[in-house]
Amino acid sequence: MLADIDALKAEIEDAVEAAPDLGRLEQLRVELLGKKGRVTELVKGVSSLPPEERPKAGQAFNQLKRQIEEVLAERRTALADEALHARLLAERIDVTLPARPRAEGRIHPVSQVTDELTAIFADMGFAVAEGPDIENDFHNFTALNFPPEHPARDMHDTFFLEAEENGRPLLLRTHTSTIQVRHMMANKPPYRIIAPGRTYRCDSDATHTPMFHQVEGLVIDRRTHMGHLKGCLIDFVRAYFERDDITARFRPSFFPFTEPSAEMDIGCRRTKEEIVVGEGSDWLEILGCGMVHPNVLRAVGLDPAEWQGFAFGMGIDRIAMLKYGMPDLRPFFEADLAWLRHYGFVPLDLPTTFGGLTR
Ligand code: 2NM
Repeated sequence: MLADIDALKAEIEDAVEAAPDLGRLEQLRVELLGKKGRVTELVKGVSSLPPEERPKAGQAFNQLKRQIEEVLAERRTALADEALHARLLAERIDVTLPARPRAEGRIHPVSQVTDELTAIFADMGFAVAEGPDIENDFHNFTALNFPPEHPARDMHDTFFLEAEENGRPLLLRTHTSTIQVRHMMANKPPYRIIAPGRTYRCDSDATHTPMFHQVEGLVIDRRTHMGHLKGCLIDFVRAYFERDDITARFRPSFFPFTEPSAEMDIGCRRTKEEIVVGEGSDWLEILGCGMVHPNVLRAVGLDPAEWQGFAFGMGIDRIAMLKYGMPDLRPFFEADLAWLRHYGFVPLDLPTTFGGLTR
């Protein structure tokens, strides 16, 4: 009887040790210790033994039950450890990998510079205004005080479309002043806006492309004057070129839409290879500006006796070339990936005046 128990114990230990997983182990437990399990049946059989044999047999079976529970628990722990180890191996990750895949794309210098000057003017209280690339004669010329016979209205400078409006051909805007005209007609003064965007002129050589980018600014209030114009634009060039020592001068000029008109130069040094801004005794023309002409104010429905202010305009492509040392304008519009990899900017490094325009 007790020899039988030892044999049974050995057999059970082998079976438990051989159980390949937790499922099979639980199945074994039920087969042995469940309500109708083999060991349970043996324990039940004790009552049919002669009374003098019962205590010893009972003790032996109880010990067997405990031992079986022990080996089951041991095997259960071993199998759980194995399962966890296998899962950890399978789910292993390299925590030194970057959180995002490396971005291959680059921000075009024109977009970068547009974001930079938007950040600078936003800090000075300017909002960004937008308008259509396809315009009519009124917004592009008439409202801006261009006389009917002005040479800019010529076929040679302006891209006219076949479509007409009120008997006059539509055109591609030759400056973003069209945006300011629309803004003034649709909103009440005071105004403080910049208008960046694409512009088009029938011109193509080493320094001109038929499509180029411009930003214009407009400030109209009751007492805005030429001193505000100078302060605003000097602050701008110093913020943009990230140098506090940039010198500036204003030369008289002419535009149909401003009176007086001026061109702004900044101090520079020219070498054979490059132009360095903020050093040297040379001058570099950077933008055009002036006090908005009373005829322009009248054309958009404002009383020039009540409202006055300044406007300015500059080429985004050109100031991008200057700041980032790009010698040639033409690759700007060639979608050349090697050029973009070299001169482009990493996405998400957005320019701010507090975090740095370029990092
Ligand atoms: C320039 C130079 C000077 C200008 C004028 C206006 C408007 F709409 F207010 F009349 N917008 N932009 C302006 C003035 C543009 O570009 C060289």
